[in-house]
Amino acid sequence: MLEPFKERIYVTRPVFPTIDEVTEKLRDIWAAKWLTNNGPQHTMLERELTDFLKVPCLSLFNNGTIALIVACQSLRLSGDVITTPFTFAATPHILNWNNITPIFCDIDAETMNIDADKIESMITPQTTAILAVHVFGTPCNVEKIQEVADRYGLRVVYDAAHAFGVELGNRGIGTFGDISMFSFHATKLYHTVEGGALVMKDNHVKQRIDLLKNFGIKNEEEVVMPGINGKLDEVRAAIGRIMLNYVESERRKRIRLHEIYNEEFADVEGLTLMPKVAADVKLNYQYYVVRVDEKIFGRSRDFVYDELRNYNVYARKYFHPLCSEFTCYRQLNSSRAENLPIANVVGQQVLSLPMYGDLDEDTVRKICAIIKSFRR
Ligand code: T4K
Repeated sequence: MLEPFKERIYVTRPVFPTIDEVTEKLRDIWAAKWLTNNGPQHTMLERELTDFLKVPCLSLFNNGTIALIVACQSLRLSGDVITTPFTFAATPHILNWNNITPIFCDIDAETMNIDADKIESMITPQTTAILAVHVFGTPCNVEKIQEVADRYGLRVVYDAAHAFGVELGNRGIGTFGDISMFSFHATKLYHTVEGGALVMKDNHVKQRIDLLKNFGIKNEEEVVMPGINGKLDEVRAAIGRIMLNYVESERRKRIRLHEIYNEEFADVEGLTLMPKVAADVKLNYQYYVVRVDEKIFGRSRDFVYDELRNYNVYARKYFHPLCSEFTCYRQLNSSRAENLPIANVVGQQVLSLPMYGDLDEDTVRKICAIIKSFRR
């Protein structure tokens, strides 16, 4: 038997800037005497991220969840919104917070994203939008989704929480749909500790979103809409500016680790690896996910997850349980398991393995050897 790791190996570890880099930026903030509410760091980061993500307009937020709540408000969405059950809890919850009913659509067996071919059959007169997720950074079928949305006059919002820096045919992934949300949570490839952004097509929409994230305050005399506090402060904006310098090196390290996982698992029957993407897709390699088919591998995903803990490896079952299984959504008609056959299988099989730049190659090889030793 292989020896357990001496220290816990988590599914991910945040990328840390050096203390010196942060101290230097803090000095700038102290000198400016400006801590939040649209300060200079915030302005500069918005500009830098607009370029980096190759998008027309961007608005920073204190986290991705508030950003998505505001996206729904800005588009005045109501009624029903078609979405995926295979995502983080925040995706359907932000609909609920807007008094919108999530309608769960099944997913594609390969990409694990919403199955664009099944959306049309779920549209009713109450449907106002499609909220799709580029899960694990794999792009959705954006063309098909837009085509269906255009035919029925629906809005398209993308939860691009996992898709920082992803490109499709040299276009930033955030340029598809009406609005996309990026999460800058500490566990993401790029982060601002907590934070997020909405990207949109033009300045007119940005102005409305900027008002919504600042209580709807237009000026000292006028409050023009019921906004919320979604602002990103100067300290986090400054950290975000530093972290932009780390994205490419972190991505490159993760590419190498992906290659090792793929190489080690290539001939293991019963493990499905990350989906293949078209040649014109630039991925960010944020997550590494496998699917364990118990019938072929001889062990269940839950067995692999539990047993890995005995070796001090803390993999995660992203995304199990499905959102359609949560107590707050399971009474919905669209949540019934027979309506979501693929999602229910994927949810039982999926396992996120450790993936972060500081992970060394030998550790990844040993994790693979441990998993392979479970096979029966
Ligand atoms: N939409 C989607 C599709 C999302 O995935 C998310 C967030 C959102 C929307 C909402 O965006 P935000 O409002 O968060 O901006 C984590 C993240 O907290 C969450 O942001 C993320 N998705 C989700 C997929 O993963 P947890 O509950 O798994 O996090 P946690 O605390 O268990 O952290 C995971 C591992 O990372 C830990 O086992 C250890 C390590 N870790 C974590 C933190 C915070 C560290 O080593 N250091 C740290 O500081 O949700």
